[in-house]
Amino acid sequence: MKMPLFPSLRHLSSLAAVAIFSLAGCDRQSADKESPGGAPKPGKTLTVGFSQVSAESDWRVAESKSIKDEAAKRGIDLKFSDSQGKQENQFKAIRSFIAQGVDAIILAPKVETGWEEILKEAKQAKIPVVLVDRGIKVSDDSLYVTLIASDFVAEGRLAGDWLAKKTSGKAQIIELEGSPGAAPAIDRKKGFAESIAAHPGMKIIASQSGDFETGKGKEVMETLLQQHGKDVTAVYAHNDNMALGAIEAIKAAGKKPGVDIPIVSIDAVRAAFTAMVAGELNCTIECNPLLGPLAFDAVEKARKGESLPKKTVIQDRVFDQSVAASELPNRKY
Ligand code: GYE
Repeated sequence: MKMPLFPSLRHLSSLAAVAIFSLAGCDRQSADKESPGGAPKPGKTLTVGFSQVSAESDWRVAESKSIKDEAAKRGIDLKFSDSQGKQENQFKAIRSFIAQGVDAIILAPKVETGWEEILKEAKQAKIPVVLVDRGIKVSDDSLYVTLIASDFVAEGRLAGDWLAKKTSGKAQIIELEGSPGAAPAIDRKKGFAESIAAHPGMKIIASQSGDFETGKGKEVMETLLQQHGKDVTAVYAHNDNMALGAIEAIKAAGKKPGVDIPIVSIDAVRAAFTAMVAGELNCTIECNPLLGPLAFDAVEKARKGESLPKKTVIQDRVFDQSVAASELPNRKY
């Protein structure tokens, strides 16, 4: 499925949609014709290095598949590296891509910080870097060509707004956070807190990282239920996999997830829809991982020296139980 650079709004869900927008500040990547990142030479197969975080969640698996499928569709030689969740391994992969003289690098950065040095090496080698999925903090944003990602703060706000409606503004909340230092964890926490600040009856009674993983989400929820089982009235998980783990923990504790304890999470992976149909999850905020087409459009534009927006924000939609059964067959990840 070739996704246009700005996917049109369609199939608006029952609750809300956040429009697409691309932030101003075009950054013209002047590709030097002599360098690996230069204008495409006719007939030359493009070689692109992709540094992926890991395979910690259904979302990430879908993102990797989207990048691999799109590379195959475009006849691009993709060098794929799974960093097993370690930023150090992403540095090693990028250095290897540079040594191999790839034409471009796609990076899904594990965390926001620590990228200056390695991206300077890529810039030195005149290899354009396209960020997908997560943003980074650098003093010089010419170190990357563009970022293609969702607005995680908006996602957190949408989750908080939904929970406020569901609980009429009264909830004692356990929050399952994503990986420490990762942009989605930082921003989803921020957006959710901003939303519930408008409701004095909503309070986060405990917040801990489950690292975006099902197993850790379950473990953390088990522990927090031992400490707060009598008080908790709702769960906010930064991704669906941790919500699925929390569902198991809540059931093991003899309570009904989605009924005794409403749960809202983010990603909108297929398993979340199945859980909503089963009445165990109440709402998920979409965060589209099918970034392959957009990523390679950006790579091709960068290599031609065409200007690109510094950030392209993917639309997010909200799905609750009322649309889960009808939407499940449409899910692409
Ligand atoms: O929500 C989660 C994955 O960076 C947006 O990382 C991504 C997040 C996603 O592990 O499932």
